[in-house]
Amino acid sequence: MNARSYIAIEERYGARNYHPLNVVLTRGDGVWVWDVEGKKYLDCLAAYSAVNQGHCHPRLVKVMVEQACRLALTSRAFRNDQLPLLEKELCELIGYEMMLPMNSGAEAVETAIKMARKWGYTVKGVAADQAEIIVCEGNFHGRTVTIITFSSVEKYRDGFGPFTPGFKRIPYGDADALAAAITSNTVAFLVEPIQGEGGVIVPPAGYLQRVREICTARNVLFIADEIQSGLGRTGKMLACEHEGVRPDVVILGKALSGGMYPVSAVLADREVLGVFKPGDHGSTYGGNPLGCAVAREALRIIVDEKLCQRAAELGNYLMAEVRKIQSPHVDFYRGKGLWIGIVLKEEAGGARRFCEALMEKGILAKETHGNVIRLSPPLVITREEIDWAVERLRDVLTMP
Ligand code: IF1
Repeated sequence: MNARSYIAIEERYGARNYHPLNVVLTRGDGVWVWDVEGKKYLDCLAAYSAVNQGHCHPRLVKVMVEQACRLALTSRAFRNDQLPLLEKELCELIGYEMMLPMNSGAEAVETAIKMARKWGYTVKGVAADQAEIIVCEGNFHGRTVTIITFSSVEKYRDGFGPFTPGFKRIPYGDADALAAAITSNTVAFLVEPIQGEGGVIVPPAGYLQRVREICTARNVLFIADEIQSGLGRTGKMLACEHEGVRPDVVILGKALSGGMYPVSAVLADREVLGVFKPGDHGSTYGGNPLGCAVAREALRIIVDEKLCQRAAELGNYLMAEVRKIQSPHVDFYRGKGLWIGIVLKEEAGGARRFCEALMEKGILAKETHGNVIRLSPPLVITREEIDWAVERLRDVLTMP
């Protein structure tokens, strides 16, 4: 079957909640993916950072297959022999006392919200049903009704009300706005250390440090959504490490399983995550042995292959190389590690046509916010592959 036939089937039977590039992929290996007609592409999206370890990493495939043959799902009604080991290894690696496993990123964000509210009532002493959580303009934390409640993108909310009370939005990168927004009912500040969907927005230097100080001083939980920024993407295990801050709560997902399987987690110390009691919260698949075995290996790959260091070094290299491109369309570049936003000028006519041109040349990238081309290749990319990509980027960014 050719690409057009697959697309026709999807148009007929699939819900229309996406507008993907018209490439039908069938195989992946490292940074490369192939479409059904055999054309090869360098994947510069890496499933929004879920595939930091590269497509079909042989170690992940091996663990996935072995664990699938042994035991895949028990539910949390029984214990399994993979979850305890993931709990220990993840907590030790990231530096928290406890973790709670879920599946998707949105579920982990929901988990953190429930935890923060319960902490507010049982530890901080907020009156029943009065808890407030502060979030940022331009945030992206997922698609559940509660999470879209506080989205600033009208499209994500339109038609999906009624919404969940208890959220307040402030400008991103503005620590004074946080200090001003906190009340005695505030239980948490939920923030992306770098905004992904917002267009790879790096906040001003010192922002996360001030957030840390303010949250500590006002007894508010600092919750970092590191679902996209964490696990090596920015050149550190957590993006918060760039400012040397330790959030009270870290949310991970995406690359936690290296793209093999949905695995997410909330990490915090006992005083916070300990608020959950049996029956409070859960998930059929959360903490299943297949996901846990895959996540354990995905984490070991990040460490063994020094993916944080690679992202830092190769990210600097990629940024330096793209900055050399004399493009009439580019306004400026921003980002950290192997996560770069190419911000186009108003007159450029939007990022989509550039992504389509890149696709023609064998590079898959996705526009965000209309005028930003986002580059986030798997962290296993080599310098030679970056050179290959930059050559094509130059062609596309200098086209009329
Ligand atoms: C889609 C965006 C990226 C996330 C952060 C939580 C979640 C995400 C910081 C939820 C998910 C995804 C979802 C995906 C597109 C994508 C995205 F453009 F929409 F914003 F990456 F930039 N926190 N981000 O980035 O995780 O429930 O999806 O596992 O199509 O919605 P999830």
